[in-house]
Amino acid sequence: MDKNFKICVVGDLRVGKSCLVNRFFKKSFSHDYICTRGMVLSSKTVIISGVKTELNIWDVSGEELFQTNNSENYKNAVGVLLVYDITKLKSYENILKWYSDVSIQANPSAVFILVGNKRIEGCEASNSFHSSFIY
Ligand SMILES: Nc1nc2c(ncn2[C@@H]2O[C@H](COP(=O)(O)OP(=O)(O)O)[C@@H](O)[C@H]2O)c(=O)[nH]1
Ligand SMILES: [Mg+2]
Repeated sequence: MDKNFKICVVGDLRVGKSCLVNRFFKKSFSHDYICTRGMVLSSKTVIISGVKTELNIWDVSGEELFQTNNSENYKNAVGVLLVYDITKLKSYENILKWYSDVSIQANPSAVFILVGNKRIEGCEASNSFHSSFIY
């Protein structure tokens, strides 16, 4: 294996982190909710610019927020998905707390990507609510 990337998917409980990860790995989606315990690792090998690269994606339980622990869950992460639910203002407000928690441990040059999840096609209510708090 030429390269190995640790990527963490974080955000409040029920914002849709596990669904995003499942969509990526299994190309499937379920409306059922299964609570994630701790951190779940899924790995996949992809070719990036001709280089064989292993993506190690850690799906993190939203319950971890505000927990004071000395674990090194995010240590050396080079990519972080900060996920919130566009219909839940609180999950967006909590993103800063997730960011500060993770950035302490992650690789100093880690890339953070903000993901607004759960846009509902044809549902103007949720989508306009989102624009009202994101801008
Ligand atoms: N409408 C809608 N529901 C979603 C979406 N993504 C996840 N969900 C639902 O939101 C709930 C929580 O999803 P889950 O991925 O388990 O959240 P997690 O706690 O952040 O891992 C589940 O019932 C999912 O079916 C989405 O894009 N749209
Ligand atoms: Mg989950």
